[in-house]
Amino acid sequence: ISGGRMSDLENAIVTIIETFHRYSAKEGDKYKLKKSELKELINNELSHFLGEIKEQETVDKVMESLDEDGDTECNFQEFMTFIAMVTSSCHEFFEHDNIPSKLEETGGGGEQKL
Ligand SMILES: [Ca+2]
Ligand SMILES: [Ca+2]
Repeated sequence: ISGGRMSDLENAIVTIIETFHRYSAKEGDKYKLKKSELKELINNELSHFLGEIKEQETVDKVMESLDEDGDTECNFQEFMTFIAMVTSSCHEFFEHDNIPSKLEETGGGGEQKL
């Protein structure tokens, strides 16, 4: 990666990759998240969106739903599917609740000034 400042989106992409590797490299296979690594990642990095995982049963279920190749670990591809799911439900939240009201507020303020 060379030259100039990266955009917010590029930074976000790098952050996703770095975050995955920061947790996947802790134990066992460096390039895969095992259950304990996945749990730690969610609890430290996604708790505002997903809440904190406390029960082992929840970790089991999350891993089961992400683990497409059945090795009971989450590789980067499977992690990306997970991030896409989280991003997509986050987007739905913004679509329904936040963006419209924010746009209305900004629009209203502008009109009043005119
Ligand atoms: Ca690992
Ligand atoms: Ca897997």
